[in-house]
Amino acid sequence: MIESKKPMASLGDTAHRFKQQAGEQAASLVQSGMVIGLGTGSTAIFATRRVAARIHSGDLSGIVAIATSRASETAARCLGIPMLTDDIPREIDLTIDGADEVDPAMNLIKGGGGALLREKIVAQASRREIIVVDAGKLSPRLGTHWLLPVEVLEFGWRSQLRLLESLGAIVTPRIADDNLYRTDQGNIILDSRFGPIPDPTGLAGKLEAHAGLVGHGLFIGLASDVIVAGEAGIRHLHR
Ligand code: ABF
Repeated sequence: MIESKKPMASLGDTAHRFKQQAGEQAASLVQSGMVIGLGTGSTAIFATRRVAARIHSGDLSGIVAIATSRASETAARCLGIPMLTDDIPREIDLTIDGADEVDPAMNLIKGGGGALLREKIVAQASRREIIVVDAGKLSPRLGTHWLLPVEVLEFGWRSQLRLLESLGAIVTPRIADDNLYRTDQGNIILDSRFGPIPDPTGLAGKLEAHAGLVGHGLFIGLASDVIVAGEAGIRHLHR
């Protein structure tokens, strides 16, 4: 007898479900009266949607939010989440954001979505930085599966490219619509493939010492929590 089997969910459907689980789990941690950070990407958006739903159902009140990118700000406003109009006026209680790669020390590579600089500013100003990922983002060592986005000023950007190559990376300027991609800040992103990075902290220090290099996707010690959803269920990792 041939069992009637559900069509195998495509990888996309499975990852989508895990992203949703992780994002919504993080949204359940938001409490009334909080100042929250809303991240960028296809996982963080599930948290944003759940926060909006909790606000509209009356489950949450007194929430104000700051977004890590223009895209996530637009999405949050469309969902009716009250947004801070000025800069980050006070400490952020809790930020929910995605990541491209997570290592066993909960250090991250972020920036695949191009918002790495604002994401890091918001993360630094947050009491809790909750990262939401599907299990496919876990990695034994940063750089194994993902390149490192590096944000640079336009002025002298080719010198930054040469610096990154001197550090061992294969560097590709990010392109959009046949032009250099521009971040919300108007800067350029140099996608730098280092391969597995033996000393992410040391590399971050080298990058930060270089004028004109305004941001990079190594988030060292910034994640307080990582919520991972996968076939084994949902795991909440704490620093
Ligand atoms: C953002 O989320 C970026 O830092 C990162 O590149 C992206 C991950 O996107 P997704 O959740 O869609 O995989 O915070």
